[in-house]
Amino acid sequence: MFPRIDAIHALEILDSRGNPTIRVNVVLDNGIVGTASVPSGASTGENEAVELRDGDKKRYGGKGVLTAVSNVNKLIAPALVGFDPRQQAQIDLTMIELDGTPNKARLGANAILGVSQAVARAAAEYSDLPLYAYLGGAGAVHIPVPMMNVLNGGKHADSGMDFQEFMIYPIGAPTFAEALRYGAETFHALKKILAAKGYATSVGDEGGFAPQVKSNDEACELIVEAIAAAGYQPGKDIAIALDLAASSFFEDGQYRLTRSGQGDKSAAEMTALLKLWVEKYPIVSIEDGLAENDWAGFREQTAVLGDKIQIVGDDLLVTNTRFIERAVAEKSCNAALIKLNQIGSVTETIAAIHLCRKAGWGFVISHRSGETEDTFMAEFAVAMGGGQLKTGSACRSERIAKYNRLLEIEQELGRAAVFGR
Ligand code: 2PG
Ligand code: MG
Repeated sequence: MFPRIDAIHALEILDSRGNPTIRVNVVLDNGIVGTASVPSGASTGENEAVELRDGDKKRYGGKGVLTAVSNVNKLIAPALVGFDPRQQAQIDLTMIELDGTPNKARLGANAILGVSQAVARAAAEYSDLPLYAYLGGAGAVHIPVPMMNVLNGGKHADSGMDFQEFMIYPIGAPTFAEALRYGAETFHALKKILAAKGYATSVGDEGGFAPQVKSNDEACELIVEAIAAAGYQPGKDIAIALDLAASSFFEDGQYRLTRSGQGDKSAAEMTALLKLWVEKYPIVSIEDGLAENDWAGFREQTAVLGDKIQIVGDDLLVTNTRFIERAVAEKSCNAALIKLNQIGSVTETIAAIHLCRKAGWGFVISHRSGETEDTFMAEFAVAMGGGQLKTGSACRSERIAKYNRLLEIEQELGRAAVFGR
């Protein structure tokens, strides 16, 4: 007897910023329930699949998701009842066809992804496998190195930094558990350093500190100091990864570094600044160093820096094979950020990763700045075996939930676990 989807129902819940998001339960005929909650970004790319919000200003300032909830309950559920939950690709394609738009604007990527992920969870449970093993097979033994966002700027915090994410990247750690310890110890060292300098130690959306530093450079210097203060060697034990999220400060054809007072810059000047930084600081990865439509700039940046460091496209690529194909052909970057909700289904996200592999690119599985306690992305990262993941700092439980799940997986795998990029 094959398992069958018996019912699907959705619920409006809150994310880590207190904004509504969607949770979906997929119920099988034997009583198994698969549950998933969908995250939400702040620095979203304009080409991301549509996150459907009600727009009813009387509820949550228009951010309610009752329409998406109703789309799951009334439109998606009837189309999927009776499916074997292990038919992930067929189920995702059915929803994509039912939606009928190129960007999931009718049903909502939040509605579709919630179902897609909950289906995978139900199927994993039916198969009696942890989610990473169900999605990744027997070869899913690779635990990713975390990029931990310890200083939050841009749209994630009202801090002194124009750039959104300053991440510590414990590349020299022997295991995931050790990497997390390196990261947490550095996070605490950074807190002490900030306090000693009279800076605030409150945190931003992703759990990183949000001090009113005087420049973006100072942020890098503070991190290098913290790595050393925690007893690690910058660049060897712990490197730095950045996400500038440059679309968020791109205006009228200029990159405006207003918070730090570093002035307006052209794409070439941004690349020159980053080149200088790569020489000065132990930076090994830069994401969205330019704005989402700056294809020419990205190409130039990759030509200048791509043989030294990882150049990651996030808003530029939005986990969409169409944009990844273009970027591979044009050599616009050499790695992709992967976010399930940018494209809106498990199947399409896997297709994006396949394309990265085919191109010899790296890829980084990523959370969103608005998260829930769901650990799907951590399981997914192990299933995909890419070796890199970013899911915030060493605080805030919606971030730590993912790290804690990876600790469990590493222990479950025991000697079979492989750690590293
Ligand atoms: C990013 C993400 C996650 P947001 O830009 O990479 O860190 O931010 O979810 O706000 O788009
Ligand atoms: Mg980004």
